[in-house]
Amino acid sequence: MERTFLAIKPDGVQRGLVGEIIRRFETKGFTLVGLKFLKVSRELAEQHYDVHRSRPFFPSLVEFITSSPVVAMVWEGDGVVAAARKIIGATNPLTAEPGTIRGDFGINIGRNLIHGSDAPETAKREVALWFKDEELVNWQPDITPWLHE
Ligand code: D4T
Repeated sequence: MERTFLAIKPDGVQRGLVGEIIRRFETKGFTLVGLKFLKVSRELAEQHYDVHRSRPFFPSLVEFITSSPVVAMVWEGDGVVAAARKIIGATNPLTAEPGTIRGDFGINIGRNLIHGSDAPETAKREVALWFKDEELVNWQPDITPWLHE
């Protein structure tokens, strides 16, 4: 079953949007298999954003993600990686579609509320970076037959 890594960034936590953001993935029908609340270390932040290391905004990304706690999550379901990206919306909240998390709650690219893995391969890397195997729960909700044919 496909899994994706999502993180509610410091702005989402500080603005009290944790419940609202989790609700969107829950009510869609995806399954939560990992959840933790943590202050991100500089080392983890630099590894997470490694692909952006040479970009001019890299230092501010690391600064921001380590500035205040985040909610790290793993969600499961068929097609969850791409579907979560749609629920999250475009990188820049100002131009993200209304109805998406970023489109509904943000106005600035440096405060875009939530991270979501951009491809299944990236998801595998990010899940392994943020979670130990024993921190992930293998389970199937009892409502599964009401979500899938
Ligand atoms: P994340 O990785 O946070 O889910 O965002 P996206 O996948 O939608 O976008 P991204 O990887 O291109 O950017 C990572 C992160 O950097 C911030 N950013 C991005 C920024 O501050 N200035 C910029 O010009 C860009 C392109 C926002 C998200």
